[in-house]
Amino acid sequence: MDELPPKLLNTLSKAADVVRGHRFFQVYSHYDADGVSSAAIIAKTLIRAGKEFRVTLFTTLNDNNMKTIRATKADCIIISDLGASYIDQLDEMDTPVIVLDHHTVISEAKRIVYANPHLYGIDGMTSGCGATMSLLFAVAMDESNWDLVQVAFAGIAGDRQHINGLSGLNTYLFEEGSRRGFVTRTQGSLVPSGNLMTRLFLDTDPYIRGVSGSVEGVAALMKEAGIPNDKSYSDLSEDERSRLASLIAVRLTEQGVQLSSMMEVARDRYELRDWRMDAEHLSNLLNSCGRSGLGGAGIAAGMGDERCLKIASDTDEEAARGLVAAMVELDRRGLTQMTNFQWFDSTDSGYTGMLCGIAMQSIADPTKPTIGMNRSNDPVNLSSRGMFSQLERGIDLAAAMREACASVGGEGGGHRIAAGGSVPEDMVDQFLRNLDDILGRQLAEGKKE
Ligand SMILES: [Mn+2]
Repeated sequence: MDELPPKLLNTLSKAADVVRGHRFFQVYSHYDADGVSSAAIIAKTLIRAGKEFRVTLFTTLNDNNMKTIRATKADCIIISDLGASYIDQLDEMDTPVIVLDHHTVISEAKRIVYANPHLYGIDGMTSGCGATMSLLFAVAMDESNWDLVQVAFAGIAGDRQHINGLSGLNTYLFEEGSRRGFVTRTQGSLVPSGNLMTRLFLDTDPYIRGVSGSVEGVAALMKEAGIPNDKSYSDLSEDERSRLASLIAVRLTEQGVQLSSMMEVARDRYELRDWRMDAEHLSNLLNSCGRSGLGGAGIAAGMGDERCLKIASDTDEEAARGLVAAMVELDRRGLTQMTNFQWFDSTDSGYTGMLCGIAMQSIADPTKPTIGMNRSNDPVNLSSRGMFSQLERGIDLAAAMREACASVGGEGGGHRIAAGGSVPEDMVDQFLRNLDDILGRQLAEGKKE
């Protein structure tokens, strides 16, 4: 993309005008990596413009949070990575409102300033996220804000919009950002970036059996590759890098990991000049803060505060330790096989949704969806993950989870490839049987087509 759509440019300059005309701002954003990146970009932009503000993160935008927004005491409200589902209600408020979102458009704004890729025929799921829109607003305020494109890439990585290559507005950000030297694209690898001993131990994308979560396993792999223990990815010679990558590929293949999953792991990396780390790493740091209730530290970290970056890094490492330990335990216990799916219980560890995704990619039978279950509350919480090859055979987890949960008095839904739900504790066995039937039916119908 060489040029931004005129309608978007028009909205952005309107947003900049509104901001210039006010003094005190309330910023609302989402608590995930994209939301925290968006908030950090907007906060930095407001500071540079000499404005005052307060930031609040929401886990989601619902009727209750909408009440909070309505009661806001500020000259102007900025909402990032949220808002698309409440445009009509925001339109009715008296306070000036700017929404920078990328979720599905339900209605167009009549009064408020509303930027969303979908409004210009650009897919907000793949080609522009909350941080993308926030960065475009920042540079509409002042061209000198282009350095914040580095933080925007943490948001892009957080929403996984870089996985299959950049597109749409994100391409525009990359071209402008790399031309100015802020972002560099490097070829991906199965070898993690950063300190190898640490990252091989902590990373679960991919989960390498016998290596991830095992100090001895990591040391043995490094020894086999003939690489000293204290090396980082950036220290490796071409030779060392490919030796280590090959050894990892062999392990993953033995473990049954699909080539498509390995290609996804070896996706392009986006190095952030002033951060001395890649976009995914910064994304993980901000995400961990947001999800641990340390949103303030996350936003400050995204604004470059060294002390908060340290807090973010410690928080992220602690979360990664918990996750990899839970994954090692799940791998030891194994998954329970049904005819048309496989499942596990992660009541003890939590991390159900994340374990479900990792298990599907790394240790599960790739031909069947994976279901994770957390029974610590009634109703029981459920996660499900599939693979693209399953969708091609007729699997639709959004529909299957909706129907199977509803069949026992619960509720479920989501995306075709990843869905969630909840069911009453005493109906779990019935749910599992019903889900097996429903998936079987989807596969039979898929075969006919
Ligand atoms: Mn987002």
